[in-house]
Amino acid sequence: VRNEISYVMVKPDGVQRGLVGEIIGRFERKGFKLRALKLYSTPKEVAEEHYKDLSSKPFYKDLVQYILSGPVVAMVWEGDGVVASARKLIGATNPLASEPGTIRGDLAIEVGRNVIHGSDSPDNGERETALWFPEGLVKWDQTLEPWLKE
Ligand code: YYY
Ligand code: MG
Repeated sequence: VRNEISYVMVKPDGVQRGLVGEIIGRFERKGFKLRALKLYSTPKEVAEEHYKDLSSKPFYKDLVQYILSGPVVAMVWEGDGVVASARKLIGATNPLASEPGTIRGDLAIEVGRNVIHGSDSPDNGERETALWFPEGLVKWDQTLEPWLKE
């Protein structure tokens, strides 16, 4: 399994609902390595670029408006297979179809208020990280690593 980074974001509803600690805690407890984290008032151009692949969808305008409706918590997590694993922790796009135990399955009801984003491929993990963190990532040694990885 390859080392990767995933761009993960608590959306404005998650911030407003006080779910930031709950959500970050799930990634922390899993053992992934945090490489960047900020509370962020998203510029319109960043939101539009982030979702540009969906720009032809009927929900695109509402989606961008939702993402701009308040601050987000932007983060980057690193680890072997982190992209697919984060998607599993997050659950299906439609929270009513998300398994219990996943973030969306436990904490959300509607697709338009599904509290969290996670990159859908390693390439998009890189692309989204560059978009949201042009300032770069934090380099640090995770001293717990020998207890997480053989
Ligand atoms: O990656 P993920 O967030 O699970 O779903 P995407 O298909 O990339 O869609 C991004 C975002 O768009 C989704 O989290 C909610 C919103 N959306 C929507 O409002 N209505 C849909 N039918 C599909 C997606
Ligand atoms: Mg997506």
